[in-house]
Amino acid sequence: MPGLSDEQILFFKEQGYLLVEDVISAVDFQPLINELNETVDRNIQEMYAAGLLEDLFENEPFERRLARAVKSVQDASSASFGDPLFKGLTGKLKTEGMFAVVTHPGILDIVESLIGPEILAHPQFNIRPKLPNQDVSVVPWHQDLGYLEPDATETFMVNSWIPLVDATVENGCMEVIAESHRMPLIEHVHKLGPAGNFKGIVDEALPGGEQVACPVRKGSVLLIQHKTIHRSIPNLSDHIRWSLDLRYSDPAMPTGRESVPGFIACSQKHPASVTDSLQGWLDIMAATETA
Ligand SMILES: O=C(O)CCC(=O)C(=O)O
Repeated sequence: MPGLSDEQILFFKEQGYLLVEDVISAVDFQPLINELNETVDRNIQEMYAAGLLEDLFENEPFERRLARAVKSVQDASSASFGDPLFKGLTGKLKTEGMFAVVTHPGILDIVESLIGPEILAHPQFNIRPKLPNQDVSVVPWHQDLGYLEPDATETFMVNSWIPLVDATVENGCMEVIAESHRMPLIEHVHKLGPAGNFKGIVDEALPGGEQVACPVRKGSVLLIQHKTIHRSIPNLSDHIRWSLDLRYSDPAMPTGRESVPGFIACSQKHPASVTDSLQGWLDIMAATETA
């Protein structure tokens, strides 16, 4: 994979976002999707064994099974990520399948085109199963920097937003405000979004740029920067919009999350510093937890 063309780099630097088509093959996603399917199955089996579910929904595919199970016990709009059916399916998942995507050569080539060959896999990342009509998964307008310490203001960060199913306007894709990466950090206020569970920017404080809906096919990647204003819209479809948001930055620059380590995903200067296995990533995390 050659990374980005000069034209793509220019677009990203001028607009603050970029869609890159066909970066990750279905085969490369499969270990992660298999793990997620296993976890969904385990959660459903546990609830079923406890008499809390009346069906195992075994014939439902990846993009529907969790949603069907949740809907059978509660109104999806009020489903919380703390509910037992979501165990191991949200947030900072560290598994072989996740490590394979975070360190995917196609992604790292893209990031290298933008920040060079010294690349930190940033500590702030997420996996998100966004269920149909689920309030807590509708993310209001924000800048990623609004969620980081201000020491990361000057750090050039690449956020790779990666759907595991085709992301569409109907199932709640991302929207960005073009050129908003040139704005300073705008005040983020608490309790925004339909469930009041996110920090974000109130409508009155938004800059006037073009609001661009960003459908992304599975395998493609949407890139944004840490000051690009973005949100994700409601999922009005009948299936789950699974996605990852991963960030990368220069290891020499502050991450804005110093209490949690990232790991070196690529280095020409210090090749021995590269974390090349899930175990290496887990060891870094364990060393911080016991420090
Ligand atoms: O995936 C989403 O719904 C929101 C993602 C997001 O806001 C982000 O990557 O910062």
